Amino acid sequence: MGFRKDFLWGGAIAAHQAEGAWDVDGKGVSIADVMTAGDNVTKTPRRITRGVLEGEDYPNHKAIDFYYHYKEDLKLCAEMGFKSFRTSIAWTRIYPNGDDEQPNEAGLKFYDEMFDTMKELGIEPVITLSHFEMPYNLAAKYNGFMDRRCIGFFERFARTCFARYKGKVKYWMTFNEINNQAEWRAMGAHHMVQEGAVLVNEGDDMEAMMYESAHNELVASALAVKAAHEIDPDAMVGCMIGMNGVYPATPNPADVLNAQQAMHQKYYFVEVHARGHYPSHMLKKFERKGYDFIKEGDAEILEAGKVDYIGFSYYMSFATQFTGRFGDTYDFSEEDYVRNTYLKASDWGWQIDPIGLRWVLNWFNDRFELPMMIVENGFGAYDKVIDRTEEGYMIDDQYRIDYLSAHIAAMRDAVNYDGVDLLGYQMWAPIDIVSASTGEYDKRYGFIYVNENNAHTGDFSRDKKKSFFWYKNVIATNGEEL
Ligand code: BGP
Repeated sequence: MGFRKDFLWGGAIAAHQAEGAWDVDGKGVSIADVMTAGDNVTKTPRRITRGVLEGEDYPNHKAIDFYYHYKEDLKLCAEMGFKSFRTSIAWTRIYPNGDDEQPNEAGLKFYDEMFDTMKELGIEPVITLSHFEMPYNLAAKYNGFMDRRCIGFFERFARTCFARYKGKVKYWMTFNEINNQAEWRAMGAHHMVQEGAVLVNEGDDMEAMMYESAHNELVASALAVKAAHEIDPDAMVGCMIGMNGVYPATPNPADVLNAQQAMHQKYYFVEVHARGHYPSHMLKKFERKGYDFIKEGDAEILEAGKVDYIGFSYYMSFATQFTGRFGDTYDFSEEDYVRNTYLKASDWGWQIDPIGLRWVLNWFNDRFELPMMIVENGFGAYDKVIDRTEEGYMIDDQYRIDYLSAHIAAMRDAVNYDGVDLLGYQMWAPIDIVSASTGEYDKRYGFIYVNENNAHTGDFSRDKKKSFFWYKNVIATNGEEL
């Protein structure tokens, strides 16, 4: 019973949310570099500007300055006993414009040194190739993955990384939360630019663009998996799915069918990644809509580029109620989400559902029988600094401990009772970083506090929260003591 002996306990961040140094050592401008700061209190959303504009607040430009602090930050993670650390490679450090012929050596060297540091600390790197930080040039010049040339640019970037870090990095993932864009009706423009560097203009057919650019990303992902297997037979390449399961709001069969259709729409991506082909319901949808972007040869590529494991993030769950909006198809729309009255929510409205984690682990396992890795799970909250306690912390984040322990208990049940094959757990995020959805510093996830805030009055110093000591014991007992 319990987690495997070599269970990859750890934490996850992404380059753009942590590194800063946005224009240092030859780095190009990324999508994240043109996203402004938002604010949950004033309900100010992030904006995407066309290029870097004077006078705007771009929080990712400095982020938490991890570029210059990563050694001390990783040491703190090692102190907690981390066995793994997930981050991403900023594409713009390696190919500043995305379509460059030659990689930027200074960028490659930076990650060489970071991975060496991890190895010295006994920490296994788990690396995402594209985490919401595609080169801005690819958006401006090609409209991102709407242009099939981006498939080749991504493959080149992936091959460069696999060849360079062979022997240092074993666990890879292709596109972070590739499926968020499936909610194109609610957050379309935001997700499509984050995931595929696709800029949506007034009057565009967003739905058609989403399916087409996502298809090109899926082809690019499959080519990367194939390349990794050729270059390094020891490499394990996973997909990365943003998994927040959708329940029917009631036992009314119409709600049940509607929830199933929601799962189809949001998670067909993993069917393609894991099975190597589209599910029939998606092919029917494409036929119904008259989409013809699947080109000759794509089917063979998808088949040859099946992933080795399923990486996914899990934060919350949703519930949907059928409104009849799309008639017989029972298609789903995010507008049909309803609040789940059985669940509480975070200050950002994210519904807290530990049992849902066991449910999604089973959902994946029933379909794919592949190893899995939970590569994000965490609790964003406003933390309050208090006088330092005798135990040595100055933030009493018991709410974060409660969230994480309930989720770890649920995944332990999925291992013990359901027999799911779980490789590791990287909580999000061991150190406070810039929020991806809102661009805030004040939405904090860390065991390690970073003294910076939305108003930019901090000094970037690091400190330990109560949860730091708690997680250290979780790892030391291999998840026995929560
Ligand atoms: C996921 C992303 C991360 C991350 C996390 C928390 O969607 O992969 O990049 O930030 O969610 O979201 P947020 O930062 O918006 O709170």
